[in-house]
Amino acid sequence: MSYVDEVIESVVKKNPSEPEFHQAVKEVLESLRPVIDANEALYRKEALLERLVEPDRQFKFRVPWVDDKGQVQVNTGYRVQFNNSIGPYKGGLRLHPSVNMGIIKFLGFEQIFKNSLTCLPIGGGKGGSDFDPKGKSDREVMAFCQSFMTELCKYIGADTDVPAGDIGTGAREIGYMFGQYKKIKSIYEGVLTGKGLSYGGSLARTEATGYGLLYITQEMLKCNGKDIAGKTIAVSGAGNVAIYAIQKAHQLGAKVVTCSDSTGWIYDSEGIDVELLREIKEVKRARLTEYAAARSSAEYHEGKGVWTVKCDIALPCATQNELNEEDAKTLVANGCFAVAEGANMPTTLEATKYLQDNKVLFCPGKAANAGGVATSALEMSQNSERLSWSFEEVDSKLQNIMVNIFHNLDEAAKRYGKEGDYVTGANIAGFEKVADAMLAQGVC
Ligand code: NDP
Ligand code: 2IT
Repeated sequence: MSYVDEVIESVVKKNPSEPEFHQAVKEVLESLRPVIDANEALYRKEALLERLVEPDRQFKFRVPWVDDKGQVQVNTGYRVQFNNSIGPYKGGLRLHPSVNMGIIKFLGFEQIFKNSLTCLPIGGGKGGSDFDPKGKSDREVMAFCQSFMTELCKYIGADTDVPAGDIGTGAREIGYMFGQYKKIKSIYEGVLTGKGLSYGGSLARTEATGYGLLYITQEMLKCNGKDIAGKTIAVSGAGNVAIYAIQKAHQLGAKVVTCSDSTGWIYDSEGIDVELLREIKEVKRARLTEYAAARSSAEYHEGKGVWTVKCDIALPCATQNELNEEDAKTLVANGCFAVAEGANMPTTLEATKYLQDNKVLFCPGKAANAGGVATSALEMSQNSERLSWSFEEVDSKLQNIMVNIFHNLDEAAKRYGKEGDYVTGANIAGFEKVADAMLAQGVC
């Protein structure tokens, strides 16, 4: 059996109830085959893949808090410190009822390669909780965040592990967590990114993932003789990534006609009104039914359906496995020629294969959504030098980073005879630096 197959088999055996983690490991290791085969004896001897798929450490802890009725609630908190060969652990905190160790491990594993692709010195980590911020009062969210940080603060630090936002964790949650960290540790340091602008946050971090997604999509199209202006785009999600992806797509002259949340989706023939969407989602924290009620060109549909709309480009920006093989078939049948993943692993393995087999330009999440964590790393730099840069400065660095990521993965794919296979290119380009650093640092 090949080394890659052996390691995949042992990951499935050792982590039986973690299907998302299996999926992420399979996707990465399968596409690394040419690199691993070329160095199999060395990598086997060094147990490089076994070390890569086993987190440095993982924490699971109780998070008790008191709700507005005086009732004590108990959630589970997680932090996985996956790999710090190229820098301190870095990755977001997901707050969603679906969160479990397998989901945090898949996200942490992806983060290793994503962070490497940014060419900035950050390792891979991820955390979160099964707490659901939806429908909770600000006081309840604060109580949860304070309790969560009371435990998490033992394991993190500006040079150790630097968490940030993800699903369910935005500026409000980061603020409460930062306050609690500072109170317990008596240190004012950049231990979290995505902070508010008044206390060490970076301009353009809020926009960075969505903007970065469009910058890399634009570059991918340009390098394939296509232009983003005038194209129709389907976006899923209506959160941080989706909102700023829609905003940048419109600035680049495209028209985004859809968005979605966990209960339904919108088709707006006139193009999504981003200011209205921001008001509904960021300020009121309300449902998308309010969007349809406020805009005559919009239709609201219950359930799933964004990928049934005719579009040139699809940008999944909600959650994992939200675009399956059936969706991929519908997109191709409707003439969609490019998919770029704003979310982490939104496309199933079968759907990715179908899209690639049908010559759809496909940019995987670890490259396409790396603008968020890259800008987090820029926030860390600004905190370290105790300065803050202008929006234009950060945005221009973000653009360069995204264009550079695209060329790195394009080049890596070509080097291994896989031209146009950006999944393989991203995995190889992300892996090479991490593998080199791990080998240089000895058995640890
Ligand atoms: P938000 O919480 O801001 O928004 C998530 C959006 O997706 C919401 O509209 C939510 O609907 C919808 N959604 C979430 N879970 C589900 C689900 N299980 N089924 C259907 N819809 C769902 O999160 P972000 O925008 O920050 O994150 C979106 C994706 O992007 C995630 O995969 C995240 O890991 C990834 N990502 C985020 C980065 C960041 O900087 N924030 C960076 C890189 C990747 P509802 O409003 O109903 O909750
Ligand atoms: O998935 C991701 O890259 C994020 N949620 C952002 C992580 C970060 O540290 O900014």
